Amino acid sequence: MLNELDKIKEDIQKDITSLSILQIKGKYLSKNGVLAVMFKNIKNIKADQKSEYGKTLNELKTYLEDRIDEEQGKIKIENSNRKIDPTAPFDVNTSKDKRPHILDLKGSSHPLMQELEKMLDIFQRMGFDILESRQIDDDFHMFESLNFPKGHPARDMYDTFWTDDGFVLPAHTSTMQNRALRRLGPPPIRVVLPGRCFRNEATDASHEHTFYQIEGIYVDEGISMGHMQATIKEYLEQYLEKDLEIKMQPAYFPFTEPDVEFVISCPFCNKVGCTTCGNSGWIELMGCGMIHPNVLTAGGIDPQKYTGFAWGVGLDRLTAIKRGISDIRKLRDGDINFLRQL
Ligand code: FA5
Repeated sequence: MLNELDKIKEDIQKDITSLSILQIKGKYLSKNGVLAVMFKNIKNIKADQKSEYGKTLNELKTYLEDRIDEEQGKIKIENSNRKIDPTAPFDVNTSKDKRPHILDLKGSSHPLMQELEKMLDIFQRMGFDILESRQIDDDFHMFESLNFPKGHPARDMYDTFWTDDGFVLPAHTSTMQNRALRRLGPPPIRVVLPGRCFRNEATDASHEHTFYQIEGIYVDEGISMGHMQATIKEYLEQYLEKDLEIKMQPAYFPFTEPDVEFVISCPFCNKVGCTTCGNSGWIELMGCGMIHPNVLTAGGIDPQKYTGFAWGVGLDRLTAIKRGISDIRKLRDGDINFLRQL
């Protein structure tokens, strides 16, 4: 026990130069600090050693308090000599003992960006290029180039925000299809296009007014729905780290034909039914389909020679599934306490 007190003294000597006074007080003098634990220990010390143990422990406490006084004195002198520079970052003007711990100041990447990076890494390994989508676009890329002529009723499915001078905040990353076909053609074209999307939504746990999608496009000779199914399944299995069963349900998008909703078996309950899949055992994850010949033509690709598929998956919903988040709006609240838990 007495050896242990020697060891504590050595630790104090090291800590006094590396930790702040607040941290030293917390570590050694707080209610459950190192010294409090040693004081509680007195009852377990053999009767003949008790008085020496108690004496050494009290000396240790006095030693620590003296060192703290000394350090505080030094800081006072330092502070009184210090000139404040109002233009300097706050940590330069803050006295050493009051500076937040470096870990409290360190930034970190947002969970959505962490998940996006994992997904892009999977696609890159599969041979896809990456292009980011635009956050403001025009009617041609939002609708015309995607086979929604003026007055097409399906335009209403993508209710979003417009500027007074006719620009649009894209409701989906499909706005990039025409650019990708033109910029990366002639085929083969393999590209994923992540980006921010906006919709005029009454928000709820799975609908936000601002969210991310990842568009994907693959165009070459002889590309079929089979290639689409295998590519998307492989990506989801790698990302969710599970073997999945898949289903394709009918859907409707003017820019694909045929168009489907890609559905996976729930990776959490293996189709038994749970809160993540709404007790159905299946999760609808994304829209996809074979790129419509009119879209290929608008992108300068000959639909007689080439075929291709495209998909658009929601990053927020997939992140929520992977990380067990019940409401996607939490991802955009900026609540630091919530984000720190992820
Ligand atoms: C589309 O946006 C199509 N552009 C997808 C597509 C691309 C189909 C290429 C065919 C070919 P949809 O509106 O279903 O489809 O949205 C796709 C995904 O975006 C949804 O499955 C969902 O994960 C996500 N999403 C859509 N609206 C929201 C929203 N308000 N909040 C969060 N995620 C959303």
